[in-house]
Amino acid sequence: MDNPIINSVDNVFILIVSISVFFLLLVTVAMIYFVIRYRKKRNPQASNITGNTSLEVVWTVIPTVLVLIMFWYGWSGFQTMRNVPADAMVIKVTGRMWSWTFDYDNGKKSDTLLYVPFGKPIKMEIQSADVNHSFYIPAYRVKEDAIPGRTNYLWFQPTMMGEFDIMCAEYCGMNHSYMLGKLIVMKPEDFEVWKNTLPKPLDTLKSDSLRVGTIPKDSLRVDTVKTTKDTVKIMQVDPKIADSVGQRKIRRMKK
Ligand SMILES: [Cu+2]
Repeated sequence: MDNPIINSVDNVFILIVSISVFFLLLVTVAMIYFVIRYRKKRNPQASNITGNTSLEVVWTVIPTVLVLIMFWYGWSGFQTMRNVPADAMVIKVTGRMWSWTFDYDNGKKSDTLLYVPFGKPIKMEIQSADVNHSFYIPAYRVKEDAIPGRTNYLWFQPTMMGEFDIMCAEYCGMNHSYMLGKLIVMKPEDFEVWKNTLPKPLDTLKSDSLRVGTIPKDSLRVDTVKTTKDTVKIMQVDPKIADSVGQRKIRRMKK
């Protein structure tokens, strides 16, 4: 399935890198040639060149045309990313130190794992509960900041089945690098079953790997994310609970 956002981002990237590599080689080769050709031994008498109108026109016009081409492709790709298809499914995402939660239109919630049906355009409405974060799905080439007090958005079309990383792309505190999630693209019929299944109550979640101690039980949660490679434990701590307690817990879990 064709993916307009991935195509436009990749095309602009390849275009700009190709132009840059071309000029890097051109300038490097010319520089080496001039160093050899006009070294003191072969060219003892330096000449004084005082301007060349046609050369100046060439080195003004060519770069101008090139940056306008880059701008044009960038701008049209940006239009694609900002114009959400009318049939997109809306999912709210909230970033907080240091986790993502997802809210679906029927009241279903999900932590860390973003389930979506294959092929359906998805509009993410992005909010933050505390500081600035940035919601980032590299495989789908989309990223947008989560800013407290406002709602940003992005959209993407899940055209590849499987699991993909979700990251926070804006440094947001001690455990920024643990602020991971997974995008899970499912068959539409499986997604409908998942979406309409009631969530498990909190107390059935595995909590035996943690000794809760002085932290109120409902402010602490462990989600186990199964990935193809390994099992990643992501711990989520209510930001109101002091950092120091959470830090110690996380360090203990990582051992
Ligand atoms: Cu963050």
